[in-house]
Amino acid sequence: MLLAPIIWLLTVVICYFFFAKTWWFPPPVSQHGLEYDAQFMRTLVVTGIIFFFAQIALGWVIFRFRDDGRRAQYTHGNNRLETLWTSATAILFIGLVVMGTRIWAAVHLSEPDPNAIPIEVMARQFAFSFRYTGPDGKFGRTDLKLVNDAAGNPFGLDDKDPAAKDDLVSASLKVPAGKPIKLILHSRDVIHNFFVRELRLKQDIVPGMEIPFYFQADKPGTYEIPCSELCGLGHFQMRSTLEVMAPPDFEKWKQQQAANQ
Ligand SMILES: [Cu+2]
Repeated sequence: MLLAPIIWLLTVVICYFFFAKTWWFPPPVSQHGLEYDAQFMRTLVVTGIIFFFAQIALGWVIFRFRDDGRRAQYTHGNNRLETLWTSATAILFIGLVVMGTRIWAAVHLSEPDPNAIPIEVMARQFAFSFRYTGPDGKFGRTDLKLVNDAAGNPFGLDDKDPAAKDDLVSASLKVPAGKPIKLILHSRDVIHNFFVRELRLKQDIVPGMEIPFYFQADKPGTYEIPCSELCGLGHFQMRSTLEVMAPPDFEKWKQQQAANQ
């Protein structure tokens, strides 16, 4: 008997935490993030309503068919009802998946913006590095043999190449707000993962592959980039930051970096 009210109480408590958004994501900072959240809410509302009524019904069944001395009755079920709710569930979930896929594909399969600012990302155990083209707008030559983390050359830039000489290397990712960005993801050792919660985007970084990854952040601020693939003992400390800056500030930062080199 007691099980029924416990189930109802748990249901109400669980629903409360979703309504109150007690443990919620940080607000999105991109158009994709807004669309992603809207789809997430649609899914949550649909599954939440079903969850609520299913739990209430479960409690009711426990209460209604409790042991009160009656004889148990055998029932074969109802084929029509079975068919009905199985197909209703299938239609609902396939529908949600199709809607969600559209939003995923808009980011991962869309035509890349030719004006996107290219930034190379090098992941390694256990740090991220970012490389920008210098004033010449070109990435210079790199050589694996020249890789030297202690000397601040994680990409192995070849100083003899004039195009490489002006490339900027940074330990944090800085981007101008409202501009399309093209990341080119590389890993030097194992699989890492680029993840920014506020962008609602996540991408594996696979050694031996060059993975293009587009995004556009609209709201200035500083956001964490934690590596989201268990990549070794130091995985917990593998993190960097994404700083979204007003475009003039970004230009100023680039000039300062160039002057420091
Ligand atoms: Cu990692």
